[in-house]
Amino acid sequence: MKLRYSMTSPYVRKVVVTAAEKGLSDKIKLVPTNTRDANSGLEKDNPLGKVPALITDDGESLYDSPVICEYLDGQAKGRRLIPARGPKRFKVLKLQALGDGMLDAAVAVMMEKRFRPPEKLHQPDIDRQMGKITNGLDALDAMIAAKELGRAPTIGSIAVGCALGYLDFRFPDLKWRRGRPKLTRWFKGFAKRPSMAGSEPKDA
Ligand SMILES: N[C@@H](CCC(=O)N[C@@H](CS)C(=O)NCC(=O)O)C(=O)O
Repeated sequence: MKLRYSMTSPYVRKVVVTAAEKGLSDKIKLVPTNTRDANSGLEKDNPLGKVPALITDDGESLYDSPVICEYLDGQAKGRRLIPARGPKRFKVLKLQALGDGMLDAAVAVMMEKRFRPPEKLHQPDIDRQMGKITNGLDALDAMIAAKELGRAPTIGSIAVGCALGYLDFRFPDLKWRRGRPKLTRWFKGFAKRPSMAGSEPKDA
């Protein structure tokens, strides 16, 4: 399999962590891809021009990260990261949606700040997106209290772990740990998993 990737993308990190948890890392060749390079050929594999995109051994291209992670989950034996059915499946998928949604908000703010001239920044929109992130953090803190976010890796906890890691990477001033001791403790443990520790984002 080939994975079109950028090591700073938190969605790519979800795939890399999933592959590691399933023991599939050495079956995936990483293909560095600059999404802003018109000659990268990325759109052939994902018409949306986004990473991650996975090309399977059958030559099929898959996107986006939830689809790729579900595919990888079915490619190796062992504990499933996505329960096949029942209420547990929807709890895990909902958690993934929360982690991904926080990432969507964080990436939107990053893009706004990086590519818009400062005089054209629209602060109310930025505040709105940041509000989604803080609401998401509060919801996660409450989920831990209700034991809905556990220690065992699922695609839900992986998405949340990647979202919190991205906040540390790109939004250190947010200080998301403040007032959220349960979530802080959970992430401290989860971030030590070899799959997470081996995939920390860094700028090139
Ligand atoms: N929902 C997608 C989001 C993927 C995404 O937004 N990737 C970003 C990198 S962090 C990207 O490729 N952006 C390029 C663009 O939007 O043109 C997923 O879960 O895979």
